[in-house]
Amino acid sequence: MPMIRLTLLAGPASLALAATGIFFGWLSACQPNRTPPETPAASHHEMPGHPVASGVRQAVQIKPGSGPTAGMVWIPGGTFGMGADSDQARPDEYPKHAVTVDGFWMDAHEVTNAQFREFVAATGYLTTAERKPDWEAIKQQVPAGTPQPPDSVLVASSLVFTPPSGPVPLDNAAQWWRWTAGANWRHPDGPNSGLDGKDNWPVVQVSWDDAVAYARWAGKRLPTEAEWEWAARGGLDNAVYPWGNEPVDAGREKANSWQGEFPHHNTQRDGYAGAAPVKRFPANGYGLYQMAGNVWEWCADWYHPDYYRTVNQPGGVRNPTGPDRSYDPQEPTVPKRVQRGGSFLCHDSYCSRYRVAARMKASPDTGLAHAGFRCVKGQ
Ligand SMILES: [Ca+2]
Ligand SMILES: [Cu+2]
Repeated sequence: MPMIRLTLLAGPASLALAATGIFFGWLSACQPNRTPPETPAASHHEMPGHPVASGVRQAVQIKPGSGPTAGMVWIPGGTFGMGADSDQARPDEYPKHAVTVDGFWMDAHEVTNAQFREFVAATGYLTTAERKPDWEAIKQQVPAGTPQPPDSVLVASSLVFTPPSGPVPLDNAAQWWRWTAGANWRHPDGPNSGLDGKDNWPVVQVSWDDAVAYARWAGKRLPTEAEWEWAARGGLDNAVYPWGNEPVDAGREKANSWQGEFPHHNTQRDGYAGAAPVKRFPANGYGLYQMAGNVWEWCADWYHPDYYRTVNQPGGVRNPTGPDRSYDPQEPTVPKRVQRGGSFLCHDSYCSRYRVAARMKASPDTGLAHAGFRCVKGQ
């Protein structure tokens, strides 16, 4: 089984570090599955007051919005076990802990190119990837004394997935991710790519800042990480995926992921090498499409691998909004926000990040060819 190292995470700050040879944490995001040594995978069975049955669907009726909530579905409030549900879980998914969230509206699908175009047309907004990286701002995020990267790196750019023609060692994602001048939401795969016929595809190459700007304009906000996970579970208790526990490649197609050998050969069994239209695969129990696979989705929260430990308590925690400050041991100087849901580059044998509990992080200025977002709105 090939080891697959994909996804990633790098904004200008991470790139500056890489370009100047400081270190390459920016390329290490999706790592192999492994069971954390200190916490047994079944620990959630001990969580007080929570049903342990896995994949049991609660009675849920899909409730679509209208007017200001058109295109959204109602996510009823409730209490659930947040975190690890399988032996593929990583340390940052532990401990599984009780979380209560109030009800909210959520976009039924990822924000599309057509929707984002409307926002840009109305506001003249310029996304992060369309602006020249600001070295003065980047300097605040990198270790003191980091030299300024060459001018050739500090141009409006974004990260494009560029598969090699054959197998390559999987220890260096620079072999398939390219910092590409002219790549942005209008040109997701580089300057020669476009959005013709892709109105209903998810907008990508948007930073966290871009996503927040869109959400404000739309009268919405980004979901908290807890809201996102509760919604992704779609009314199922302790299931691994939005559809239950059946592996992603078993049975009928359920999500857009990577099939074949990464990063050079994608069998496209699900029909897509890149992103898919936002409603291409069946919705989960709440009527949410593609909470697993397709593109990563930004959440509001800062990322911290130990956050669950800090909020875990017998009575549970209500409407958690994430830690006050972020920390990523792989890149301690770069603040990062949470991303959820996995992407078309995630593969079951490696990262399996389309699991509902899987967590990802990227600096708020990062745009990627496989990352977008969706919004929520209070009652
Ligand atoms: Ca695919
Ligand atoms: Cu992945």
